[in-house]
Amino acid sequence: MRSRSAYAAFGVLATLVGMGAGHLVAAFTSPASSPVLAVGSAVIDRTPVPLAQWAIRTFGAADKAILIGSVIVGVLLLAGLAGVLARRRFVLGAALLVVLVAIAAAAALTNAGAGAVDVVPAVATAVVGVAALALLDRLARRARPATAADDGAARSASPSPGVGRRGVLLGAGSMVVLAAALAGAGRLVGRLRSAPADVTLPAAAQPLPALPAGLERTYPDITPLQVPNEDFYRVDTRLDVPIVDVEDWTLTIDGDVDQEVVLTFDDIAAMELIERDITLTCVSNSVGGEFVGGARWLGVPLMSLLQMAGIDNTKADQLFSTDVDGMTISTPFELATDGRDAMLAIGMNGEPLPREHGFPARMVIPGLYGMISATKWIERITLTTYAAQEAYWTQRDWATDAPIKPSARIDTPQGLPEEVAPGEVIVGGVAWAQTRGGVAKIEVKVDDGGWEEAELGPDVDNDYWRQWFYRWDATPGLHSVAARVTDGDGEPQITEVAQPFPEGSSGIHLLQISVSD
Ligand SMILES: Nc1nc2c(c(=O)[nH]1)N[C@H]1C(S)=C(S)[C@@H](COP(=O)(O)O)O[C@H]1N2
Ligand SMILES: [Mo]
Repeated sequence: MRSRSAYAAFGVLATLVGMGAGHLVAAFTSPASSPVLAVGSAVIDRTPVPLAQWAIRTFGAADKAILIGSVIVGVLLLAGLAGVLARRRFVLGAALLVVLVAIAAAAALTNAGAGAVDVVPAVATAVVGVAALALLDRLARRARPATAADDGAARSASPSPGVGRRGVLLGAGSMVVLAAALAGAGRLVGRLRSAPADVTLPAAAQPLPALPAGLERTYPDITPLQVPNEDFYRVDTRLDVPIVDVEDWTLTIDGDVDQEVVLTFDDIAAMELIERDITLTCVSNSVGGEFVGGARWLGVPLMSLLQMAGIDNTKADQLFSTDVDGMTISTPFELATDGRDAMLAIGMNGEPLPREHGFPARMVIPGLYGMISATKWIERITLTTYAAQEAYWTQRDWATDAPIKPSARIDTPQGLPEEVAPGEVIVGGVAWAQTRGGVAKIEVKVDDGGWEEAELGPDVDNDYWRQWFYRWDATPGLHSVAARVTDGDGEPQITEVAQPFPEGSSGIHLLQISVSD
């Protein structure tokens, strides 16, 4: 039981138990400081933009799971090495484990807004991991050599009653169970803590009428007119869900204003609330992508907040917002205050903001990509200049002035390798052209035919997307189907192909569709 491979396995097992313990402790203190997540976040912040773009293009919404998976695989390889070292000299293996954990602790400390408490999960990981390795090492050293198993003389000559091969396997097996139990408990605690907050929201001063029935009632493959909260796309730099205690939370408006304003959640909820249907879009959305969604937002006009602080004499050209962990987002002052329905939202689709989507409050500004407008878990809005302060994505060379590019997306039918039957096929999807007079026209083109007008779903408002469908008489064979939108100002969407970096993708969504005989 003292083979190299056995010790490599010990290293891996001990590390898994340690990581489980760290994850559980972090669930109580701050989830982001769980060693694996901390390393993952540090990787995200240091990933060059082209690589991040490639990951988003290749893995889509799974990019974070793949990142965490890679970190775990990397750590476990090193953990195996630590085990092998421990076979020769225990302190060497233990030292490598401690170094690994120290890297995670350092990563946790580089998280914006991190404090000393964020090191605690790493300490737990190190202590439990080294203890587990010591235990396995001890069991293995005590185990009788396998060859002596049937040798009575060897048994009686053994100085201590050996625990045997079975004891080692049992020890190793318990480690697996323990690691899973710790990680599972951490997950459970995390889930309980991230349950939606128990707050009751007042109604808007002028509640909106219920949304009209969407096309999804007739054609279920078209994206719902209003995306349910649990299905709404999520894009942020976080690997965990920030848990903000609404009792301790305040929003500060400061910088180049007449007076600093600090508001509690109750202060904001007591203001005159507005309700708006607005479609959010992520700059990382590629043509035909998933990072776009329509929801009904409840909150206060951003302008009401800015006026409380007094902005008549401001020289600011940037609203610099900061979230509860120090993440920063820039917004062009001029666009946020040009009369569009920029708001600080506290409700989404009739519920308090889900924690994933920014509880207790976030910004929502029609017509600007989320990276320059939609700050979640917001805590501070500072009026300043682009020359004075650079936000997170500005430092990474994304555009600071990035209006959403109108786009049409085909939701159904699916492209290859899916196959559809010949005859009438409903081609349908959504299109958006926020703040540009909304969606005026959708056209569909099959193969080399002309652009044919599609039928439009209900018109909610100019800042909202619009569903559409087109009846296509599909003939057997392979066809290309494309869709394009024209906005309310009469502008057709940009056909030139652009990648998301640095100011949003453009190009026509085109699918190859195979029609069976
Ligand atoms: N605090 C914080 N707010 C954030 C982000 C972030 O990483 N951190 N991501 C932004 C981006 S890029 C987008 S597209 C929207 C997405 O909002 P959603 O996750 O609610 O869909 O949030 C924005 N707000
Ligand atoms: Mo985004």
